[in-house]
Amino acid sequence: LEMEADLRRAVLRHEFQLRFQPIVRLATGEISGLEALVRWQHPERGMIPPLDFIPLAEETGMIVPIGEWVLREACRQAARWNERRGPEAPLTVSVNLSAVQLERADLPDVVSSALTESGLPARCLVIELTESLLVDHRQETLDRLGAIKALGVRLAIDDFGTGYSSLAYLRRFPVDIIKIDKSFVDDIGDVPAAASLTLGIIQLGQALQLSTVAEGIEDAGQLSELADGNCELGQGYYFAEPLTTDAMQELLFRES
Ligand code: G
Ligand code: G
Ligand code: MN
Ligand code: NA
Repeated sequence: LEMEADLRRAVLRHEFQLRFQPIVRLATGEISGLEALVRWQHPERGMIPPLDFIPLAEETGMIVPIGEWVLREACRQAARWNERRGPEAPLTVSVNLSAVQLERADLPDVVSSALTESGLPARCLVIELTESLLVDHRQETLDRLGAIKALGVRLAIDDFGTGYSSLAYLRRFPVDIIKIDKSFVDDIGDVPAAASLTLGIIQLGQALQLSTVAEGIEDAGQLSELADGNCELGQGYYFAEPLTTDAMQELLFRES
């Protein structure tokens, strides 16, 4: 209860921050995009990671204003960085969406206004959906995702391979990007079945003309296995952990 009151106050007092983790083109090493990840800077308890407050935020509905802030802030920051980088190779920004946000009829409008306000082109925004969110078969959900796609925004399935029926979602939902769960990448060097499954997912993505992103790359061995398998993109501590806005800016614009 105290935490719930804290969370309400946090929204009013703007206690949330974003971290940005680079998403890298594996063939070239260039940064292709960023994933925005929320943090709560609590006045007494310090930095609280999302796993410690997102579930409560979802239960209480506070995820709606928090998620809206994340979306606006991520679009605003990406638009600024793209302006500074110039017109070639604009960065994409990926934002995680909670199922509770998808229950709201106004979600497509919220996404649309975040784009308009920031000036970020729709093709630069990726919305990440988890498989648990996609077990919802209601037509409204599909229509809402369709309306977001119609803006030109791309959809990604996060943590791909960990849900019950991953392949069915690929038929039902209009996704553009598969994010291969870290658990596959973790075992790629040690467990032959994990390597085969990972390569299989990459080929599935290619066959369906979807982009593939490997998550949780932590070493050069994993990177080379994935790059050899023609996985298009990747993220993980091997490249960079989620960075503060200042640190991300440093990485993007350091003299090279
Ligand atoms: O950032 P971290 O490194 O700790 O993320 C942990 C989990 O929290 C991830 O599963 C991520 O998808 C989720 N998460 C991070 N930021 C957001 C957000 O803005 N909204 C939602 N719904 N989940 C988020
Ligand atoms: O949204 P998603 O569940 O994919 O969130 C990504 C989560 O994975 C975040 O908590 C982020 O901090 C974490 N993460 C990103 N790269 C790595 C990595 O290389 N290793 C580990 N252990 N975690 C990572
Ligand atoms: Mn994610
Ligand atoms: Na993930």
